[in-house]
Amino acid sequence: MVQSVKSTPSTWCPGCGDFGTLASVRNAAKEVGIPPHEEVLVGGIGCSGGIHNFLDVNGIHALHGRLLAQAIGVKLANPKLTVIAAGGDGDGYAIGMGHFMHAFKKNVSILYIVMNNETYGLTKGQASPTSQLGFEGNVENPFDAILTALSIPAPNFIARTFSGDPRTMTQVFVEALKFNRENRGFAFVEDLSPCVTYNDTFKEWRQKVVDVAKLPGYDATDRKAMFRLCLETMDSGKIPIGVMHRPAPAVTTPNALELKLLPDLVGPAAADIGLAANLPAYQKLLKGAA
Ligand SMILES: Cc1ncc(C[n+]2csc(CCOP(=O)(O)OP(=O)(O)O)c2C)c(N)n1
Ligand code: SF4
Ligand SMILES: [Mg+2]
Repeated sequence: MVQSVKSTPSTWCPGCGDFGTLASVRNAAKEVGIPPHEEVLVGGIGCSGGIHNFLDVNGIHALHGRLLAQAIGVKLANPKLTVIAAGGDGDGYAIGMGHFMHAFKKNVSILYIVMNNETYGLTKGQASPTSQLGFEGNVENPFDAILTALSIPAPNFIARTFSGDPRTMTQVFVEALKFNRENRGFAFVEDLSPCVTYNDTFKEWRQKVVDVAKLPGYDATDRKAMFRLCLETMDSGKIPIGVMHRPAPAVTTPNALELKLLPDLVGPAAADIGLAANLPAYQKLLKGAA
């Protein structure tokens, strides 16, 4: 359902990490100067997926795990819009996993934020694909979205943030949104956003997060180096955060799908469908039908 530009008070539990994400999305959009009527937020299903209800922007509540298909559709229909898809780890990495992988390959200029709390918050705390071994009886190894994103050789913007540091998160969103608005391709930001009710990891994550930009060998244009840096950080029991891939402008400019499909950036939603402009085409169609 498409909503009008009017936010409602949040229904999240007090202290939920998603409040940090919400504030950062709002502040980043303001800093980049995106008019609310040109911003579309597509939310997934889950506590996190309700984020579009709490912002004064156009919002779509997508089907579970299908928010990327809808967000990419909005962007291709009208590439002038700034489109953000936002949902949870269950939404993106379980039911939505197929769409997740292909979004990197498609490389459409939208921002995808996954609020990862390592659980299904809305349905009361079951294990998700990112849950640690032993959480709620989980016997599966956790999935790592950043390593997966780095393994797909496409010129995407890739980052991880932490809801305990909304100031840094805002700056990462600003960079991601500018990347999108220059039609340079897909931006993925995984925000570590604790569920204080079913999996309160705030204290643990605050101690474990490491800003990769401060590590020796950091080079966000070198995918191989970043993969190794992230693995080594994880092996030492820490969680890497920061910008993991930042392609050089010359590499990305011709690669975004909307530029390939719509070089003039006029999508079907913005195209002139009036009779005057299309009369010859309609006449040709009618002739063909006769
Ligand atoms: C097709 C379908 N399957 C299952 C559900 C039940 N369901 C609702 S939200 C959710 C997972 C939520 O987890 P996550 O995406 O991590 O979001 P969070 O609530 O943690 O922010 C599930 C399985 C559903 N709504 N629709
Ligand atoms: S259940 Fe967890 S994820 Fe959902 S609003 Fe509450 S704290 Fe946030
Ligand atoms: Mg979750």
